[in-house]
Parts: sequence; C-alpha cells; structure tokens
Amino acid sequence: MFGKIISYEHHDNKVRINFEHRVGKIEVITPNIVNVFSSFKYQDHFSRAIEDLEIVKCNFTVDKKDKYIEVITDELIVKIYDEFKVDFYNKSLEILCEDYRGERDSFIRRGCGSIAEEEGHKVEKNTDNHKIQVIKKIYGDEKFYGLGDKTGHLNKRGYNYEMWNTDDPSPHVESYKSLYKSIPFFITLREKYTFGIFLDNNFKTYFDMGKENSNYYYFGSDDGNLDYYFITGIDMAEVVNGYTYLTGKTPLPQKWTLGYQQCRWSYTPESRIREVANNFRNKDIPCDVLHLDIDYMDAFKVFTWDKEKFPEPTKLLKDLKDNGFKVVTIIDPGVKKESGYDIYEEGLKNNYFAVDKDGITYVNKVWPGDSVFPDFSDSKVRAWWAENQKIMVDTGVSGIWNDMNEPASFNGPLPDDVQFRNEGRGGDHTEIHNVYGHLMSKATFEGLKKHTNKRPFVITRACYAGSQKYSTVWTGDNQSFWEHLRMSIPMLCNLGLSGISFAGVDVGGFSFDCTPELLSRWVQVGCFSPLFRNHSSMLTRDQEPWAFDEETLNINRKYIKLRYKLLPYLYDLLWQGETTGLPVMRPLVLHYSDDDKVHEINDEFLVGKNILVAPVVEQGKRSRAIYLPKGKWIDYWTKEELEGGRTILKEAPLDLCPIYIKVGSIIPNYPVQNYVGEKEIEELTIDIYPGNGHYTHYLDDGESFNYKSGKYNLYDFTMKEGNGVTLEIKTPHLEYEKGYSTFRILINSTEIKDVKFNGKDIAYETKKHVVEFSIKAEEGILVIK
Ligand code: MIG
Repeated sequence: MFGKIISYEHHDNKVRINFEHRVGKIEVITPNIVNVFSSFKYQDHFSRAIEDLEIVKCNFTVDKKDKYIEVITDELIVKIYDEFKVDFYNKSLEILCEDYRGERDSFIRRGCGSIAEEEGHKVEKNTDNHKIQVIKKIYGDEKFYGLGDKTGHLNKRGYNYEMWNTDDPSPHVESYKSLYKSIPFFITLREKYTFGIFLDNNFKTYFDMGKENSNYYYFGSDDGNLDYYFITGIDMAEVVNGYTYLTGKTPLPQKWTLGYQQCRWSYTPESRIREVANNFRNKDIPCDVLHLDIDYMDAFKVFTWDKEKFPEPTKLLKDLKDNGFKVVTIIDPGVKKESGYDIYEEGLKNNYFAVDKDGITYVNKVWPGDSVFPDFSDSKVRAWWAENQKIMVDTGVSGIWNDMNEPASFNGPLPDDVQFRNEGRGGDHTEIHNVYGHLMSKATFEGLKKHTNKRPFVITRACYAGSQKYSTVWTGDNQSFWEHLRMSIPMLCNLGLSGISFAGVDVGGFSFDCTPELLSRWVQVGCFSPLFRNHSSMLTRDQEPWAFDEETLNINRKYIKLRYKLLPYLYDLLWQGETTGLPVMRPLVLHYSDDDKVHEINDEFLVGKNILVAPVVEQGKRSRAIYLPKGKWIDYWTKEELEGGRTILKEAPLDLCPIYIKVGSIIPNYPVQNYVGEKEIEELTIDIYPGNGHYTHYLDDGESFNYKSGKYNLYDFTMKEGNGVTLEIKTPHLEYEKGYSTFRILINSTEIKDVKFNGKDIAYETKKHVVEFSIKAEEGILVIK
C-alpha cells in the first residue's frame, strides 16, 4: 500500500517519509513516546482523546540506512522500512516490537457455518481485513493488558475485541467483543520489556491479540487515520504514566465522592428516598450519596422533575444535605420530542440536534418515547448542555450521572449516516458514536465546574480514551451473578491500566436478584473500588445493606466502615494519580511484573502499592488460596507476618475478606464518620507496619480548586529500621489552614519498650496486636525501640 521509501524530511519533532504511494510520519513526543501516522482521512491527528499535548523538546537523530530510516531518541530506536513497516528497539538494541512481515492466516474452522447459524450459533469470522491495519509479531512471551472495560480475564492474549460502544443488557460474558467503552490502548508485557500502544482512532476499531493466529496480533480500523502511539518505559507504571501523559490524568475528585453511594432504579416517590436516607443513619451505616434514577423526571424529560412524585425537590435535597447526603441525578442524552418542552424547543431552534442524511432532525426512541440527540461534537451544543447543568445545580444536585450515552436507542441503532457537526468538519455516526459519551461528559464536567466552582462529579457509562479527565465511570448493567463479581476485578484493573482510575461496578449486581451471600462478598470488593456504589434494577428484589438479614447488614456495615477508615489513603492515591496516572485499584502485575506468578492473577488486587486484597468470589467458599508476591506481608486482621513469594491458604468466613499489608507501609486512617465532613478531623491516625518505607499524606479542603493555587498540606513520613524503628515526620507544605493537631500512631508490633518523640518519652498503650499513642502533629523524629 505504501510502497518503497523514496525520501524523507525532518522538521522539529516530525519525520516525514515519502513512500512511493503515500506519506508516513513519525513524531517524537517524548524520548519514550513516538507517534506513527499516515493520513487516510484528515491531515492532522484530530484527536478527541489528546488535548493540549505538550511535545517534550528532546534530542533525536534521523539517519537513512541501506534498507531503512532510523530515528533514535534517548530511549528508543525506531526503524522504518518500505511499506511503512515500523520496528521498535530499546537503546540496548534489543527488539521490543516489530511489524509482522508474513501473510495473515487464520486457523481452520471445520464444519458448516450456515447450518450452525440457522440454529442460532454465533459463528466467528476468519481473517477480516481492514483498510487501516497494523500487524505485530508475537514472540511468544507477550501478555496483553488494558483495552478498557472488556469482559474476560486480565490477560487479553488469545482473544479479539472491537471498540464500538455497546449497550447490551443481556449477561456480559467472555465472548463479548465490546461493552460501553472504547479505549483503544493496551500494554504488552514481555519477559524483559514492556510497552503500550494507543491507537487514537475513534471509528470502530478492531483488536486481535493473537486469536486469529498465534504468530501475530493486530489492530485496525476501516476509517479515520493510521495514528498510533508507541509508549515505552522501564516498567508498566511508566507506560501508564506515558499513556496518561497523552490522554490526561484522572483529576482529584471531591472527597465525599469516595464515600459509600446508594442507588436504585428508582427511588421514588420522595418519601422512599427519605426512608432510605433515614435507614442509613438509623442503622449506623455510613453513606454520602443517594442517586435518583430516571423516574424523578417528568415523563423522562431531562432537566425536569416529576412534580407529583417530587413536589419540592429543592426542599428534599436541602433536607437530605442537612442529614449529610449528597444527591446525584441521572441525565440521559435523549431529549423528548415534545412541542412546548423548553429543552427540545431551544435545541430545535438552534439546530443543536443530530440530523439524518437529508438534514432533518433525527428521531429514535428512548425512555421518553420519540427523542432527539444533542450533537455533542459541536462546541456550541456542549456549551448549551453545560448551561443546562445549572438547572440541576440550582435545585441542589451535587453530581450528574450520564447514562445511555453510547448512544443507546430502542428503535434499532442510530443509522451510520446520521450527521453530526464534528467540530465544524462534518461527520457521521460511524465517526461520532465512540466519542458521543466522551463529549457529553466533557460538557457535563464543564457545566458543573462553572456552576459549582467545585471539582465536578460526573459518572458516565460510555467512554473514549481520555474520558478520565471529565468523569468517573461505572461498568454498566452487570448482573447479580458470582461470575460478574469475579469479572469485576480484572475489568476494573484493566480500566485502571487504561487511564480510568476512578471507576466502579454496581455492587451487588444490577439485574437479577442478589443473594445475601453475594452482597456480603461483593461489598468486600466494592469497598476497595474507587467508585463504591450499590445499584440494582427495578423489578429485582431490594438490595440495600439492610434488605436481607442481620448478618448481611453487619457485614455491609463492617466493610463500609472500613472504607471510611481508609478514606484518607484512597484520597491520597487519587492525589498521587494526578502526577503518576496510576489507578487506585491495581492488578498485582503492575508492581510485581518480575514475578511471573502474578501475571495472570484475576482474583486478587492491590489498592495503591501497599494493600493487597484477596476476596472470596465463589459461593459457599470459606477459605481460599492466596499468592503473596515476594516480600513480607502482614495479615490485616490477625497481624501475623507472612513471607511472600508463595501461596498460602487462608480461612475466610463470610464476614472476612483477606487483606494483607506490605511490611514498611504507612497508612493514614480517619475515624469512621456517617458521611465525609461530619467530623472535624483533628487527629490523623497513622497505621504503621514497621520496616523501611516512605509515605506522603495530602490534605486540602476536599472540594474546591484552591489546591491548585497551593492551599494544601503535605505530611511526609520516612520510616527506617535498625535498632528499633525511626519515623521522621516532615511537613514540607502547610498552606491549608485546617491542619491536624495530633497524630495517633498505631504500631503493628507489640515488642516495644520505649517511644520517644524529639527526645521526649511518650506514654503508650499496648492493645491486642498494636501499640498506640498520640503525638503533636509537627515535624520531628519518632524513635521506637
Ligand atoms: O437500562 O436508568 O445502566 O444503571 O439504572 C435502563 C435506568 C437504563 C441503564 C443503566 C442503569 C440504570 C437504567 N439504565
């Protein structure tokens, strides 16, 4: 297709290569990130994922060799051959990734497809060529991670997927090619190397990770540009950082968004939501957020309230706020086609809706019946949608939940030729589909930012790469199946590796009836996922923490309280993520990739670097095998020290989720509150697992953007072992006025005889497994012997 290399030119960070039939470009973004581009549709990248990209000025050389052109950065060697074949080497000249030179060749599928299809079997296609396709060689040691919210296991090797945002409420199983999100990014882990590839193409894209043939994997599309980034790094963490350097980091959310959230399709009428709120307080279960699903609206008209079921929404929301609850309302994209309805009329008058091929406003059916679809690919429409958020904000709504934005529709999918403004370029549904939810979230984010001046809380179902800048996500309509509890772990871990740190699944499962045991186990996973929301569908049995029996209620309370204890740790992780791009919930492979035993662990995960969670995810199980990576780990419940690098067997009765803390960890804790902000927290608890370690705790007002101008505090803890333990406390940044007055130190060891802070003796108490004492929250050296 490209033909032979004819010549090349080199300007700034770009190398333009003229082939016989086409032009190819190599762009050096940073020493670790190189873009491979050829225009098939647009001359420029026209990226929806990457905004305001900063090209790092770096030295690189370009040379013409006999058979190839060589681009050398400080970290990468890129060799470009005829036909725009591109190979990547590290600086030691070891090959990381090369284009496959052979023919595509699928394995044989014996039998007769048409007969099987008649009975309803789905028959997989054989080789399927795409206009744009890049085929990479498989060396044999590859494992693949990322790709957003795909079903199945952590490692994607041997499977194929498509990126086409899809709302399919039937049970999500391993054979699904696509769900709600399109994040065309994956990380390859090889025995000694790791790198990521981000195909920035928002048309339908295809990923085959060695399913068609075990000698190669490929990615491609039938439209858009050939436009991919090769991202390398010393480890997976650096690759994630590189990917989020391009597409953006998950911003620090308001602190209450990390509290427990309760949802249901739908809490209605208003007396029901008041009852749910009161139950939380009466039953001593912390909760920060209640969600209102579609039935709060008048005839499903967005930005309206059903005045019969919710006669006084402002008063309701105020009462709930006084009781410590924030309310999040659902907003779908579909606008009811109804004359006299202001949102519809306004949009129609201004041509804000997508149109059909003849330029007539396109109509499809969603909840309100016949509906029209705002064209979020037009900045004017986004600005209008952003303004509409004010209607909700003025009523007292604290966050917006964007659903159905794949977009989903009842009368068949939107036809390919539905027309959008596409930022002035014009484009059809095949181009906008995968970014529709992304652009809707962006509009919602901007509206909430403007009208609250707080960090926006948006939850979206549909996504594209980079949506993390605007929105948290949930994984759509799972079911109350054990299989879906199991799947939630690799799914959230892969979303995290795909840049989406703030994510969650419907705890307890959306469709189907949950059981007491399933909810008891699910809350043990949910309390560690960044978005912690129990949600269930109408027509299923109640699923609130108290909806089953006393035991289930107690287990819910125990883990929701644990969540509130860990709030400062989770908040710190999100704060760190603004710099590192690392998610809260991480697969073990992210930090222990040298240990091949963790590469495929689907039923354990890390929270940050220090906490390992190994939940029970099978009905009836009361014990499980747990692999602990190398190093020393402390059992969170018994305080027993365990040597890692081996599999242990752990008893896990229904109320116990196995949790392990790495030796050398320092974990901040808050007292349990009914909701974030209920208590003024003057004393920060520091849970210490003696060893060598370092931790930085971050504190700010938890809601505004003042931290961006320096209004925050940092508390730095450095722990060293040897002749007891010393903990050096520093406060390198203290510009937020409401700091702590004391630290409550918990030392997870009882072999202690003497504690001194800045040379003075400190009295301590010895409890069952820990030694406890308080000190002033100031700089100093704590010596524990
Ligand atoms: O399928 O608004 O995924 O969370 O409760 C119905 C009703 C549409 C789908 C969402 C679900 C929500 C439901 N919605």
